[in-house]
Amino acid sequence: MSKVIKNGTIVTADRSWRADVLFKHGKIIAIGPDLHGDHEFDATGCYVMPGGIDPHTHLEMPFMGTYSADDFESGTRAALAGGTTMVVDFCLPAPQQPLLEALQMWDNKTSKASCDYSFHMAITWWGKQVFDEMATVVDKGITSFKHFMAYKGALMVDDDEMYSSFQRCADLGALPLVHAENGDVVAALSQKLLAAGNNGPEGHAYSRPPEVEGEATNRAIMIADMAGVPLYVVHVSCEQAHEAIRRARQKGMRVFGEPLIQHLTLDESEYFNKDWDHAARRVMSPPFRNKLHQDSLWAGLQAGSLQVVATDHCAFTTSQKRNGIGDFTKIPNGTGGLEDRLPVLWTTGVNTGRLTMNEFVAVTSTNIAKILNMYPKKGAIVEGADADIVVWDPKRKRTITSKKQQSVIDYNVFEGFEVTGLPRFVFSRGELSIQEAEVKAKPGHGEFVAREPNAAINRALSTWKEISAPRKVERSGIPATGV
Ligand code: DUC
Ligand code: ZN
Ligand code: ZN
Ligand code: ZN
Repeated sequence: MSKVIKNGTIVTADRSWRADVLFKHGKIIAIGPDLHGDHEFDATGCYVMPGGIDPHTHLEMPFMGTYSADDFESGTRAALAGGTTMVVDFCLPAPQQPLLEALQMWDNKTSKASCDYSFHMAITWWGKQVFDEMATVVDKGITSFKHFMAYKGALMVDDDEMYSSFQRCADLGALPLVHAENGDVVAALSQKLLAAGNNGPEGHAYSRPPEVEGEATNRAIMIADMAGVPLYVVHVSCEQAHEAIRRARQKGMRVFGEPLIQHLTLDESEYFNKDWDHAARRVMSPPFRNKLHQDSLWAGLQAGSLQVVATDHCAFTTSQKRNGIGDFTKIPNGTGGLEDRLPVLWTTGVNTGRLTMNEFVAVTSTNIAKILNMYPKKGAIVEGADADIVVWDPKRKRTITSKKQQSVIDYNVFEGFEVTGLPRFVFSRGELSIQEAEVKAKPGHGEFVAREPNAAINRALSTWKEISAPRKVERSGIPATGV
C-alpha cells in the first residue's frame, strides 16, 4: 500500500519547494508534482519535513538510586506526538560490567519502541576488556561513545581513561561524546553548600556554575585534539562552553555542540521558586542558566558554531524528585522534553525570526543525521530515504500541559507554554503514527538503526598528529647522549 502527502511545501535543511511525497514499504519512492497513492494525506498549508531526531535521551535508565520514568514505550510515543521520529539513547554499563552485557540489557528495553532508535555506548570504566569490546560495539553499529566528566564516584571517568578511550575512538573511526562538567569541583562545591545549610534545589545550580562546564569543555577539546579525534559536546548550556567550541572550530578542529531546548528557553530563576517541587522538577545537569547564556546558545545555532538541539529527556516523577528533600545532591537529575522540543523550538525560534525553517530542520534532524552517519537514510526528504516524515501545521496551537502529554510523569517543565506550530501527521518509516491529537503509534514498530564508522566526519584535523606518532629526530654531528 502506498501513501502520498499532497499539496504541502517540502522543507529540508537546504531548501523549500512545493511537491508531493510518495512512499511505500517505509521508503520514499517519489517526490514531485501531482503524485497519487493508495492513501492520500492532505498537507495544504503545511510544511513537509524530515522527522525530528533526538540524539540525547535516557529512557528507563538506572540513575541516582532510581529509574527514569519514561521507558521506550512512553518515550517514543511522546517523541512521535511531537514530531520526533528517532531517538538515540545511552547504554550505561555499570562499573566493571562488560559493554556487550549492558548492550543486551538496553536492547531488551526496546521491544515496545514505536519509532526507530539507536544507541550511544557510555564508557563508565576502563580496562583491556573495554578496549577490546569497543571494536565489537562498533561492529554492531554503535559508533559513538559517551564520557561523563561529572558524577564522581558513579559514572565519571578520569582524564587518563578519557584519553585512552578517545585514542581508541580515533582508531575505530568512532565519535566520542562528553558530558562536560568538572566532577571534582562539583563534588567539592556540593559539600561546601550542604555544610553551610544550603540544601534546597537552588544549591544544585550553585554547585555547577558555568565555569565548571567551561573548564571541562576546554579540557575535553584539548584531550580530543591530542588523541586525534573529533568531539561532540552534549548539553552545552553556557557561553564558556560555547566559546571553547567556537574557538576549536575556528582552529579547524571538528568539535560539535548540542544545546537543549530547555536551556534555550528556561532560565535559572526556576530554581528560586518558593515551591520546592517546582524547583526540584527542573533540577538537571547542567542547570538552567541566565538570559546571557541563552542568547549565546541562540547565537551559536544561528552562526553554526552549535549544530544540534536535543532534550536529554530523563524524566522523573515528583515523588522520585522528593528523594532529595533536605539534600539537593539526592534529587534525581533530569527533565523531560521529547514531546515539546519541536513545537517549542518552532515557536521560540522560527516564529520569532531567530531561525529559518531550513535551519530548524538542520538543527532538529539533518545535522545530527550527518554527524552520526545515518544521512540520508534519516534526516532527509529524498528518494530512498526512510519515510520518517512530519507534516507540520504552522497554525496549529496548543497550551502545553502535563494533563495531555504522552510522558508518564505528573508535570511538565513547559507547563502553560503556548506553542504555535504542531504536527498534523507524523509517519514513522511510512506508518501513520500521529494524526493531530490522535496517537496511532504502534509499540514494537521501532527498529534499531545501525551506523557505520564515518570516514569523513570522524577524522580529526588534529594539530597533535606528530605527538601520537612521534618522529625520531636524526641529528648528525651531535653526540647520541645529547639527544
Ligand atoms: N543530566 C541530567 O540532568 N540527567 C541525566 C544525565 C545528565 O547528565
Ligand atoms: Zn491529480
Ligand atoms: Zn549529561
Ligand atoms: Zn544525558
